[in-house]
Amino acid sequence: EAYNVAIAGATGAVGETFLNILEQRNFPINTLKLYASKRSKGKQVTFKGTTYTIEELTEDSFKDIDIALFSAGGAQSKKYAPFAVKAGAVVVDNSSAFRLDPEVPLVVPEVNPEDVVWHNGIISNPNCTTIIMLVALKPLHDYSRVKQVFVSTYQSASGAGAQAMEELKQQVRDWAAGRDLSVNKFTHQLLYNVIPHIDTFQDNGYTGEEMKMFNETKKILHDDEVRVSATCVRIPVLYSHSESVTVMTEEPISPEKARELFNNAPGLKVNDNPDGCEYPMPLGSQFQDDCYVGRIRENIAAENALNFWISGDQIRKGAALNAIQIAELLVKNAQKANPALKDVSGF
Ligand code: A2P
Ligand code: 11C
Repeated sequence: EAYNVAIAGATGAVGETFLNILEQRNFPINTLKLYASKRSKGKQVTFKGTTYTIEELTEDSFKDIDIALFSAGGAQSKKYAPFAVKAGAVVVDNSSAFRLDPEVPLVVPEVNPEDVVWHNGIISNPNCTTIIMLVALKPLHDYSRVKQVFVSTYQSASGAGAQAMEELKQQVRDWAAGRDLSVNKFTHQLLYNVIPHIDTFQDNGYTGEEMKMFNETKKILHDDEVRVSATCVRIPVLYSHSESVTVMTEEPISPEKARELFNNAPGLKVNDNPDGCEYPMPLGSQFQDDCYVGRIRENIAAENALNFWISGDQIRKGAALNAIQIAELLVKNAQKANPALKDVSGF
């Protein structure tokens, strides 16, 4: 069995990676439709040796589509996802539009795969920083309940989209040429700087991005008690988000135990050899499917607290890969309902 797949936002940083991962994982595709804004209409893209033309996303884009992968921004998801659902597609949405809607599952396949079954046509992909953190928190939480998390993030330019990544590259070129730098997508010059401001500030002094980590973690872990306090920071890196995490658990977890739990967890690789100067970094985690965890140590300032550092490609695991793993779970469930279908899922 193969599926009719549509991508909304096919020209974006995540959209391009959808194509790359669908090809790499040999997702069972029958027809493929690629959508973006009017600006991109007519652009050509190659997928598995075939040329596809980008079409403008409209209300009529989803006829006969089985699975629609959305990453064209929240406004487009709100506007067009209902039309995709009406046309009979299941939407896997990478935007924040529906994440906290109680009718919509919010899924990280390594954490709560069981939640894909109760969708009503839309499944949300969590925020990238939340996904990366939860891949590591899940094995700890299963061992001893996670109660509080203090996290600071180091987020790459590509998290803000293809144009934002281009802005950083242009700043590098302009700096080298002695020209004035232009700032458009970020609130300040990113080159030679860090910006502790991602998304908009809320009344409580946290940003939207920080509150996503707070709210989405509760929903994904099905635990309303867990508290996440985040400070989200943009750094002048192109790919991969990194996070410095302090996690407080019900019972203490020794670094040795944590290492063992991380080693056995799906989607994670331990890279923790400080004596050899080995620890996760964006240049090592970029373009990889797994997230890398290191600097695992006891927190010496608080009780039952463990520190670690994690780095993951937020366009892959934080967005496109996670969404496609969700689609693979849908395929797997469809096969369970009808065992005559060939098992093609890579998950
Ligand atoms: P386009 O390239 O035509 O602007 P990123 O997150 O990397 O900035 O990508 C955003 C994606 O969402 C792009 O594919 C972009 O298409 C698409 N997009 C943005 N606005 C719209 C819109 N109004 N309708 C359809 N797609 C849109
Ligand atoms: C960033 N994490 O790095 C953001 C982008 O809720 O999906 C993704 C925002 C989201 O800017």
